[in-house]
Amino acid sequence: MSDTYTPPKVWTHDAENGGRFANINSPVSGAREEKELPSGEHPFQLYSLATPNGVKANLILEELIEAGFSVEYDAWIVNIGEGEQFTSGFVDINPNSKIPALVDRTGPNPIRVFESGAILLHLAEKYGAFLSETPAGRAEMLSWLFWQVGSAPFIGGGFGHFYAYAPEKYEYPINRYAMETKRLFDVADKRLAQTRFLAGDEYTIADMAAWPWLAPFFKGVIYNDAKTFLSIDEYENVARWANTIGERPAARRALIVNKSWGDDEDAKLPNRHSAADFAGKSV
Ligand SMILES: N[C@@H](CCC(=O)N[C@@H](CS)C(=O)NCC(=O)O)C(=O)O
Repeated sequence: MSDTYTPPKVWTHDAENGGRFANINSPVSGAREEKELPSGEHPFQLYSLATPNGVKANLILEELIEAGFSVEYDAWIVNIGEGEQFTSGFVDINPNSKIPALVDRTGPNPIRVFESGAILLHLAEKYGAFLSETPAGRAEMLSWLFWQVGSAPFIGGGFGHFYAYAPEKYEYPINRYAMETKRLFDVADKRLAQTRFLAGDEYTIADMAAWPWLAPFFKGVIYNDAKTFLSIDEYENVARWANTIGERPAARRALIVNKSWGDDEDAKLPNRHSAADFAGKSV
């Protein structure tokens, strides 16, 4: 490899060279602007965006509704490209300034929940749904849930960033993260050759965590032509699982909640306040 970089003794932030996310990335956390979050009438207030991490929260809320629980929620779009995750209101509910973040107002005092995996677990435990029942099943479910949360940054921040978003393409990071992404697909594929869902026979929050990340690769709607580059069609068991979940009405709705981009107006719902908001949408 020819162009090498010699790190200086002490790293400093070079805002000029930040690429696509230069305007929002900073090594300092915390609020950059005083601004309250909007608030609706429902017990749950979700502040998010329809990225794979955001869809996880949409998915459990819509699945709980589909299962008959009285779970109503307002979903407010957070435009992370414009830096809305750094407003004081958002930082109060997620000091890490990343979507999704949830406020649960079902009890006497509001409870904030951030991190997509924590939101899945919080809601599943609250309603006793989409969990594995036995101790062994629960251990398996938690293992796959944390497997997904731990591996998402290799797929997104690693492969997706260097392959699709970085202003210049470098072979070393693309190779490294392509290999790791394929290895993760292979882990899921071998598991799903043995079981219907990740934790076993039942659809659980482990699947709700993994589906929004893995399914878009089969549809070719994530990271340019990553589907071809990574030979995604090799993973037939993951494809079968992704299709099974994709046919669920809640999953179809989850994909458009807090979505504001794309040409198809019927496939986006920037803010969601009731089930009626899906009328006329392609879900
Ligand atoms: N570990 C977090 C990751 C969330 C995350 O990375 N969210 C991204 C969008 S997918 C975000 O908010 N990025 C804004 C930023 O980095 O400033 C989770 O699972 O909730």
